[in-house]
Amino acid sequence: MTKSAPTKTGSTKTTCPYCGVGCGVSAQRATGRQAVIAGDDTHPANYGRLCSKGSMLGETIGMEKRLLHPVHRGKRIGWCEALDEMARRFSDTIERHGPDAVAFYVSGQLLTEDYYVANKLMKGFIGSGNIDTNSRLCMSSAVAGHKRAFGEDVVPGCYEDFEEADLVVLVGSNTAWCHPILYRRLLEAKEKRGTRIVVIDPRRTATCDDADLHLAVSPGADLALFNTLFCELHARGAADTAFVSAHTEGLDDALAMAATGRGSLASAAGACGLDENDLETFIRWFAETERTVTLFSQGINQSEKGVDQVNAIINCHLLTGRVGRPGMGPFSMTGQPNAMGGREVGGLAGQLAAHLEFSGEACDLLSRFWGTDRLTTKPGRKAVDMFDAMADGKIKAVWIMATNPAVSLPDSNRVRAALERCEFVVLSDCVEGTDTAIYADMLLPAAAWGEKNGTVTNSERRISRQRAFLDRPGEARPDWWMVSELARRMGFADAFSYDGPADIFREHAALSAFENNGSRVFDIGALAGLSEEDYDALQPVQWPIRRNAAGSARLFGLGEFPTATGRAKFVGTPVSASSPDRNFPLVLNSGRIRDQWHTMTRTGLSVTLSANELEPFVEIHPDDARARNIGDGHLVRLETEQGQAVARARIAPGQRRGSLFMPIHWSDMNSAAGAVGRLVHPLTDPVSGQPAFKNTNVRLGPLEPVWHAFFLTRTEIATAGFGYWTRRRIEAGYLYELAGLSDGERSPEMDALAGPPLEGDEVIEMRDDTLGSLRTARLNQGRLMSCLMLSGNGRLPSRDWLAGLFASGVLDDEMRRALLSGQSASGKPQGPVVCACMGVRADTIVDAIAEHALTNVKEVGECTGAGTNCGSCRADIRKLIDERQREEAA
Ligand SMILES: Nc1nc2c(c(=O)[nH]1)N[C@H]1C(S)=C(S)[C@@H](COP(=O)(O)OP(=O)(O)OC[C@H]3O[C@@H](n4cnc5c(=O)[nH]c(N)nc54)[C@H](O)[C@@H]3O)O[C@H]1N2
Ligand SMILES: Nc1nc2c(c(=O)[nH]1)N[C@H]1C(S)=C(S)[C@@H](COP(=O)(O)OP(=O)(O)OC[C@H]3O[C@@H](n4cnc5c(=O)[nH]c(N)nc54)[C@H](O)[C@@H]3O)O[C@H]1N2
Ligand code: SF4
Ligand SMILES: [Mo]
Repeated sequence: MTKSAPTKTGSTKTTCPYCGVGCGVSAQRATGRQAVIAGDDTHPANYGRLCSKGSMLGETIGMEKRLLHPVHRGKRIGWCEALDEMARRFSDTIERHGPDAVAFYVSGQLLTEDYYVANKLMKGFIGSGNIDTNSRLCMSSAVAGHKRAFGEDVVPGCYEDFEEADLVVLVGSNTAWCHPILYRRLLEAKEKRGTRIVVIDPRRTATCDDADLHLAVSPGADLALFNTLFCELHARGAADTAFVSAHTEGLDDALAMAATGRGSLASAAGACGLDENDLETFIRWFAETERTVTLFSQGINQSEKGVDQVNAIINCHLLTGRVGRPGMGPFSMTGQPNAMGGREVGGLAGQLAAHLEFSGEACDLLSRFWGTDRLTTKPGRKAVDMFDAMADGKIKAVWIMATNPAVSLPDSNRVRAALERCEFVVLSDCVEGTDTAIYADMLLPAAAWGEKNGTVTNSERRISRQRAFLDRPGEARPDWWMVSELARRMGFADAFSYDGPADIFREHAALSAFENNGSRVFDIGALAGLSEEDYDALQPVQWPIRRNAAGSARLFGLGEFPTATGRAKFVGTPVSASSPDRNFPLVLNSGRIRDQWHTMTRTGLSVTLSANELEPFVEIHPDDARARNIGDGHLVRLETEQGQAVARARIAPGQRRGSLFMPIHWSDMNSAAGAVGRLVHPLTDPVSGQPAFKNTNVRLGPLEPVWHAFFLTRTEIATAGFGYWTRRRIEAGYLYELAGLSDGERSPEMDALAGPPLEGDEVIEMRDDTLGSLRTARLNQGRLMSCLMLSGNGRLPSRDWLAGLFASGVLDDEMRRALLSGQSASGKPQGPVVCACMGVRADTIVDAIAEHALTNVKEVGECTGAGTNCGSCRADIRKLIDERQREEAA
């Protein structure tokens, strides 16, 4: 495989591997595996900016935790042996039980080329529909909603719409944290043109800080809300009647359904848990603002009514004729870097490649294009169903690529049991030791970001190149290569003899145009003839890109839709009531935090990104906490019908009463019981199969640990036996938070001094048996090697200063004296990192505010650098300014 040539300056232009904004990155190779990462100022998604996660990519490309060789049942083997064994097992299973006894479970983090060949092998040559993707958990409701309304899975708008809109509605999206650079563009537009922002989210998020209106809707009441909006827009004469009559169908039925049981605005507000005036304001703004964009994300998609919710939003845009014109439209924000690319190649079980559906005609077309007589003619199992089929013994061999289902699927205890039961589990990943890896018979080392070549498509349909700038370590290989090698060994060599990703991309592009004639919007035929050099130099471009035409920023603006009638469809979206569960009286919501990515296999390696959040936590409304005797920082247990978790309570007035929020990032890799997936019910949307991650009935209670401790160490420690533990990366080591939940559990006292004594070891210790406290540190040649702080009453010193000592080489006398008190002689704690991009801590900001009498975020930025990169910490900086001003006023 060729590596793309660095540009004249020695840097390589590539694309960020995290969120669906799809920012361009410029990577300048430094010594070893290091690289200087910057935003690509020519990339139209970000124009040079990167958020904290993108900026810190350089901290995640080292060798730590890399999987370097194929491993079969714990034994290192060669690639040939691994692939032969896979071919034997897959072929054998198919022979004995038929093609539906095998499956691939893939990911929106694969490149389009990896994805294309995986889908081609499973659907086209193995002859089963059993390939599904983690995008099922993420985008499938939006996909189904698009298809129902528009006839094809197409996002009509583009990022510029956020800059050209006068009203932007953010529904079920924490854009400030999850899509920071698009959010930054929106805020800049707001500064220029006064764009109104409405956020619809049951909890108050960082995204609400810049909003003109926050509708803290009851969980799951979005359908009632958008149905009300739809009826009110119609009643108030906001419909674009010309557009509706020329380009749509089904309005009357949809309106009748939305109006079923409809009462006054006050009762609608009550049903949504909203203030009537706020609801009125929202409806008025929406009605009067032509240039309105409605962005939706997981608060909408991850619901049992996800598809209907998507259509309820689209209905409002169709009614007002606001689709695909500058500054207006429904906008489904994608999560993963290549969620969109996966949809293009047919990564979902219900779809063929190139946006072809399972019709006789399409199957014929695809069979001829691929030269196969084995193409499956029916959809396969959707993710949750796929793992159920493993649990039931129907699927006997699976290959999981670029996803961590033991953590990320709902009801993950059941998922783990399914993996246990499945006879042959293959996992390709770039890291070792994930929760899913425990269940894998075969581990395949995948090339990681920076080592592989291909393309990704972002939320605005923009195809960008990912380019390699690092050598592949060990025996790591790109996923497309592994799939092609398996295909050859299964007897399909002719159809999988690719030279490299460019070869695959050309085929993918040619298929999109094959006998298309405008019947499918997804058409990138113009790229089918790219030479190797053209592919290497490919500039970011939005599809469709038909032969002899340029890319298209917007679609459907002229009212032409790819349905049978050419008209867009209003879809009826009835509201059904749900009843509370007395045994589990609270509702558990789950989602993301600013600086971590999913199961932390990569962002967890970054010291900077790990500086902010210490432990798995649960946000609780003060009233719900009080009623259960739970204080801020206490450990609590959460229980659902599916399972249990333990997390640190965070009292959050921004929560709705009765709702809890837990982040999704912790797993068994880094916590005792912080994985939220064990709690989540496996309910899915009946149309899309997308899991309803945002609302599981749950109960909550306090825990009373026997002791609390933290432990700083230069090497990882085994954690078996601790009642409670979490691990976080710090500079030059690890920080463990520990607690004893019952007598008889392992205590860390022995760990503090564990390991063979080294020459020059020195142990200092402070013990107070009446308080049950122990503070001990081990130094070697004057350097801090480990440090345990344990207490019976829960009071422990600040972690930050001690963690800082790890990085600071030989300790001076003052540091040694202060060591066991856990704070510097000046006694000043350092405070958490507020701005991850620029590495600025709270104390620096607080000092600057006081010293220079700073009154706004911009001034703080000029003075300290905080908030000047991606800007997603600006809300936190504002809070520090507000606190200071309140203190002064008091
Ligand atoms: N920092 C960071 N960014 C990421 C990711 C990451 O892991 N970390 N992951 C990426 C991926 S794959 C995805 S899919 C996106 C997800 O991006 P988002 O969808 O923005 O993120 P979430 O935090 O999952 O959920 C969004 C919001 O939905 C709200 N919500 C819950 N229930 C309801 C409801 O009933 N109604 C409404 N209106 N809202 C509700 C939650 O309170 C939450 O604030 O983020 C992408 N970006
Ligand atoms: N409770 C709850 N659960 C959720 C969600 C939620 O909001 N709440 N959100 C859901 C959503 S939207 C999503 S997208 C999922 C995400 O969930 P996952 O996909 O399970 O999470 P990741 O940690 O991103 O897993 C990606 C894996 O691929 C590996 N990897 C990275 N690059 C490559 C590559 O090029 N090749 C290979 N072979 N491996 C690679 C990484 O090391 C990592 O182990 O979680 C879902 N689960
Ligand atoms: S917003 Fe951040 S995570 Fe998303 S693509 Fe851009 S730099 Fe990457
Ligand atoms: Mo996602």
